[in-house]
Amino acid sequence: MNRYLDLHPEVQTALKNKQPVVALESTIISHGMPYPRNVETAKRVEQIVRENGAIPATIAVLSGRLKAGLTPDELEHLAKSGSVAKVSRRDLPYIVSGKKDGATTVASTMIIAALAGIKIFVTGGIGGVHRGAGESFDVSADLTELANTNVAVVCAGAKSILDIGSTLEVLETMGVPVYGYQTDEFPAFYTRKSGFSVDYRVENTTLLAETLKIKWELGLNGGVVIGNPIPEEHAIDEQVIKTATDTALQEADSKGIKGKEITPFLLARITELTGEKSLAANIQLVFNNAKIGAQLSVALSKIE
Ligand code: PSU
Ligand code: MN
Repeated sequence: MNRYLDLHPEVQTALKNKQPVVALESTIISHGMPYPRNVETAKRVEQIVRENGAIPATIAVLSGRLKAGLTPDELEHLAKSGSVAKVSRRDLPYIVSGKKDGATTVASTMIIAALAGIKIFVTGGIGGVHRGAGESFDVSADLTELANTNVAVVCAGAKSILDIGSTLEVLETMGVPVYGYQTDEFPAFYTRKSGFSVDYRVENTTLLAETLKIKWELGLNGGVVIGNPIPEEHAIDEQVIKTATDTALQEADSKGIKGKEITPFLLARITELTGEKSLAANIQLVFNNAKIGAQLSVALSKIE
């Protein structure tokens, strides 16, 4: 066990007994959704993971301790505080040494999940190559983490605030498999289709679990992206999202918003601009990912 890491007792017991455990991120709670919908969602996601046979381990940094598995009070604190830093790979040492609180991104959640021995991670959407990255060089550290860290990420694809085509190109270069769960197309978060193909369509979690086991037994280090489209009945009209996204991107540009601030800014603006329609969709797609992630974790634990 890493000396900076605390496992929730329930998570520790499950890992010791080789029972399925699913990691969940906390940036989505602190910087991805408004209070109190964020904490309600986080709790319901944990419940869905349980209903599908796995133990949830929400990941964050609290008073400088890396945490896998949180109490309801800790979830509430992350959702409410407003002063919790967004923590990616580069931020971890400083946040730990300063005994600060941090909400973990996909990248840092993968790091802490791997330290804990958790292989399956559920989130909403991954970070990626931002539009205009040719000039700004803004490529999320999530992609380099996916290249290196042995955790599979179940997501609803990537938001069209990003350049989805370039994001998929970078994942290919880095050798990260991109699977579509019962889909040929990489999903675009609020919508089921992005116009870009996945590498492979996979029909069930048993097959997915086998490919994960084989990848890591071959010594092919790194993560896997599993794109699980939002259920049709919760998807948002493409034109509504396109208009809101374009407006949010223009505002970010004219305000000069850059770096780690841009993703939270765009997410919050899109929520406002769509009158919370996008928030409702965001919540539903995370629920759907929690179900598939838990089933995948169960399937993997059966063959390990
Ligand atoms: N995309 C979403 N929702 C999110 C994020 C991305 O649709 O909440 C968050 C995730 O935590 C992701 C992070 O890891 O934003 C990426 O931020 P950046 O682009 O600054 O690396
Ligand atoms: Mn960035």
